[in-house]
Formats: sequence, structure tokens, C-alpha cells
Amino acid sequence: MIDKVLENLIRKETKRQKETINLIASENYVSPEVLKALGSVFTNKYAEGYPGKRYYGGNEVADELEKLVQERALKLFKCSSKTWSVNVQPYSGSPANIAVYLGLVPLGEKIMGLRLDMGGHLTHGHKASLSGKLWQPVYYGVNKKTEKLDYDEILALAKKEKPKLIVAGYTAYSRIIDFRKFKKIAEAAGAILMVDMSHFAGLVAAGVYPSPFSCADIVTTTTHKTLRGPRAAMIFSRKEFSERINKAVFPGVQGGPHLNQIAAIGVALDEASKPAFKKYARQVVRNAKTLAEELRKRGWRIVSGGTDTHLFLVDTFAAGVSGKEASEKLEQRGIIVNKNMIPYDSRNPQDPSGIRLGTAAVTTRGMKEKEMKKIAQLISDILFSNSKVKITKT
Ligand code: DSN
Repeated sequence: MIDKVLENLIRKETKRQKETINLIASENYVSPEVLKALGSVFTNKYAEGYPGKRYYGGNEVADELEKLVQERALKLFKCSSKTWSVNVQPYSGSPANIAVYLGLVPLGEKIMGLRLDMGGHLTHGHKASLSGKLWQPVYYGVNKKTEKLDYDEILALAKKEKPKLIVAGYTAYSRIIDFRKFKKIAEAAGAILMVDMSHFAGLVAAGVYPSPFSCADIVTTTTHKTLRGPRAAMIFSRKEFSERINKAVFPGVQGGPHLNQIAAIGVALDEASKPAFKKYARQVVRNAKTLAEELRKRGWRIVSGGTDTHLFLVDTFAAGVSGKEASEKLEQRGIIVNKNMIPYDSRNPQDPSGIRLGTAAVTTRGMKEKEMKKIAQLISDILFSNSKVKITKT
């Protein structure tokens, strides 16, 4: 690059990514092909509107691109184009979720989602987000004992509160979600069911996590987590909702789509349709299960007892180590995680009781069960010195 300052930052970040173990559950490493599409000339083009209905000239290739990516998205998730549409323009997950509410829920009406401190997302109705300011949030939690969703409680709450829309799909919940139960809950409340599959989209694509499409009215997803694409998002909607969703994305929330991101989504969708991706996703889950189990064996408490997905929470404070302390100590030794609230946490978000670990990124680097055992031992050794209770040193 001519800009040596920038070139140096890119080089430094490349080195950092190579030399650390990335256990951030929402991150991954994209392929060189995805990077190529992101850095392509599509970044130069404005394409406000939708294929065939743009506000600027010169969009014949953009139209071809957007339609191709829509087709690939519907195909990958086995959605019939007779009943489903997909909007591939959202810049990322937060604007995608806000666009759904804007399109389908009158301002001030109720949106029901999982509490942030129990695994939900800011855009599922948290007061600090537009979703909790422009709409009235109703929160459900997880069961205190099992730390899993309690569908009877959620049903009772939904019947009482009658939200216009219910969100299922989270950022820090490690268990399989029963989408059929959520469909019944939404029907009982007369609500629209939106599944935010951002975290587990890649697992759904590979068939290692249940697909939400037969139950949901709307499915949102980011494309950069387990799906291993660019930082972007998509909104799938049943046809009856699609026009309202499209208007909410543009011009409701966004301006012109980032065509380079859309091109890169297209590359990632194609990659995710290949047998190698199925193998990858299976290994992601195996790795998470192994890592959780190996940490459990060494005395660390795993929230809800384990995982069915790519991620899980460790209650480090049960062993006397706060989440902040744990994440900082691990980072000093090259293991990158995030501190995280655990259900019914008595500590604060800046220094909560736990950490969240995920295996999507390390699996992309080719790591398997053997490496997970080593990582569990490393984590345990690094945190051992801070632990005030007995942690097994194996
Ligand atoms: N920040 C993402 C995560 O880490 O799960 C969600 O938006």
C-alpha cells in the first residue's frame, strides 16, 4: 500500500489474529474469496432501492448481484421462493432487527425478548437500544435452576402481555431452542415470531442445529459469525411481511446498500453450501462440547451444564475469579474471550461473573478435540493462580 501507516496497522492486526487464540463466540476468519469480494469495485456503487427499482443509473450488474445473492440465501436455508423473501441489504444485525420492528410493530407497542443479562441482545428490547426506546419491551428470562428457557413461563408471560412480536434466538445461550414451542407461544399471544439466528446461522445451514424456518414468520441473521461471511446481515420474511420489511430497511433505516458486502455474502453462502462447510460446522459443535467438558472436568462451572452449539458461558466467579479478571488474564497470555453476565448475575456488566467462549474461529483454523483439551488446560492454568477454590490441575 502507498499509505504505510494503514498498511502497518493491517499488518499488525494480521499478526495479532495469527498469534492469538480467538474464542470470541461471534467472530470467525473469512476466506480470501470473501475478502476479495469485500475489497471489490462494488464498493464504488450506489444502488438505493431494490433490483429493477433503483434511484440511480448504472445498476444492471448490481441488480444481477442482489438477485443472485437472494437466490443463494433462500436455497441455502431451504426456503421456497413462493413463501419466503430475503432482504440482503442490512448493514449489520442491529439495523436488521430495528428494521423488522419498524416494519411490523407500531411504535410504542410491545416487543418480547430474552433479557440481555440472561443471553439476549441489546436489540431485543434493551432500554439502551432503540428497540427498547421506541417500543415497549417485555422480558423473559431463563429458569434460575436449569439456566435454560422455561417455555411454560414464557407462554404465561406472552398470554398476559400480548406482545406484537416475540424474539427467539440469542447471543449467549448455549442450548437448542424449541422453535415449535415458540410458534405455539406466538400463536397463543397473537404475536409475530421473529428468530434472530445470528449466532447459529452457520450451524442451521449445515444441519447441525434445528432450522427455525418452518416455525418463524421472520428470521434475521448476521453473516459473520458461524456463517463465516462478511460483517453484514439478512432478513428472511414470509411473503406477507416482505414489502413492509423492504420499506423499513430502505428508506426506513438505511440508505444505499453496501454492494461489496452483498457480494461477499454471496461468496460466503456458496462456501456454506459445500460439504466441507458441513464438516466444519459439525466440528465447531464437537469442539465447543469438548472445551466445555474439559473445563468442567477441571472444576469450572459451565452455565446450564454444557452446550449444544458453538458457544457456552463459564461462571468463573464460582471459583472466585471475576469475568473481567479472567478475560484480562487470558488476553495477557494470548487467549481472547469476552467477559459476560451469567443468568441471575449479582455483579455488574463491567465486571460480571463469567466469560463467554466460542469455537467457530478456532475451528476455521483447523483445531479439533485435541487442541480443545490443550486450550482447556491453558485456560485452567492461567486462571488457576487467581482461583480461590480448588480447581483441578491435571
Ligand atoms: N456483539 C455480538 C456478539 O458478540 O454476540 C452480537 O451482536
